[in-house]
Amino acid sequence: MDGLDELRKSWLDRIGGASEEGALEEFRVAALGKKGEISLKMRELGKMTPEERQVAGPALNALKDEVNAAIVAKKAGLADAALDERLKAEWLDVTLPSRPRRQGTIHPVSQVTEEVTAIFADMGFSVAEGPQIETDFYNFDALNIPGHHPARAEMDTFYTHRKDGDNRPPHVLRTHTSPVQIRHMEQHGAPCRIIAPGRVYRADYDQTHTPMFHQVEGLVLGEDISMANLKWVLEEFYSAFFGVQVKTRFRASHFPFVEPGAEVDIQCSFEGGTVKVGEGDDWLEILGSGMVHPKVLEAGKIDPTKYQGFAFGMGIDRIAMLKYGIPDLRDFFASDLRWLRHYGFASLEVPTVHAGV
Ligand code: 2U9
Repeated sequence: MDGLDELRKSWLDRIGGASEEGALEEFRVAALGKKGEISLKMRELGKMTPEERQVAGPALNALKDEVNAAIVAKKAGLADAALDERLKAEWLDVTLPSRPRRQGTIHPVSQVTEEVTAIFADMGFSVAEGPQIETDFYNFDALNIPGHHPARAEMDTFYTHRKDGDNRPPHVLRTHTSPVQIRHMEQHGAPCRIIAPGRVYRADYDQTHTPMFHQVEGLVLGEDISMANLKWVLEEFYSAFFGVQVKTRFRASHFPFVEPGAEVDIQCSFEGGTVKVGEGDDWLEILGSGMVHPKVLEAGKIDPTKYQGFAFGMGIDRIAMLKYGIPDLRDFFASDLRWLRHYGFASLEVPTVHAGV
């Protein structure tokens, strides 16, 4: 049969030069489809003599197979090339170190709250919490601070508003965490051993006062609790917190919710404008405390003829300033990132009872 070599060359050239799969499909139809060039040639076999057909038939079949195989091979080649391109374009090195990211820090108040909680937990105290907006009753009356008491004025309380004509006493932003202990006494009774850390609010602002600050108060009730237990607990606490043996000094004082009441100083030295706790002959006032007033026990539904106990309160921010040498309380709440990076703690510095040593 004439022209088969040209036909073969022409299709193999076109297939070889194809640059996309769509073109190959078009070539397949044009060469091997029903009306394709090679298929039409096959039809001519019928008009040939048996001798001619014997030569042309196998030659045409071989051509058909060759063109088909060339299309399949070219398709595979194009797919491989496309994959190579994608791999080159989308290549990424998963072994590279990650980009550095700025990490936040733990605020000194959070860190110190955790430290205080860990130390008291080790002495068997659990943590109690309560609302920051309190009723007049829980913040004042239950703590033996009646309406006319000067302590109400002294505390620079923030009051909420009542609607016009509503003469009930307004709610207050709690001025201490003591209401938490009243609620705890009501709900759980005695004996008890708790601390109540949290935010408190007083309208005051200078280097050592901010309108919101943090307190931790403690309450221990039982049938045989005395000031001696209080002194031991506080000395254990301050020694663990500051990491040195700390002596305490009790001075008689008055708070409406305790009787007798005492202010507690810790041993320290003042040298070159810095305070060092646990050494020297000076004293630093750090805490208020006393035996819970019988009227306060009654307000918490505790029988004062059966149970008695001690309570204490201190500023968390203040002991944080002392331990970590932070000069101004106002900076605690200014959200200055330079300050937070300088005084903040890494998230892995988990406080333990022994961390201060
Ligand atoms: C109950 C009964 C008694 C807690 C106490 C103080 C004395 C005290 C101040 C220290 C510095 C607050 O942060 S501060 O300004 N606190 O002086 N707190 S006794 O007495 C309580 C608490 C709860 C039911």
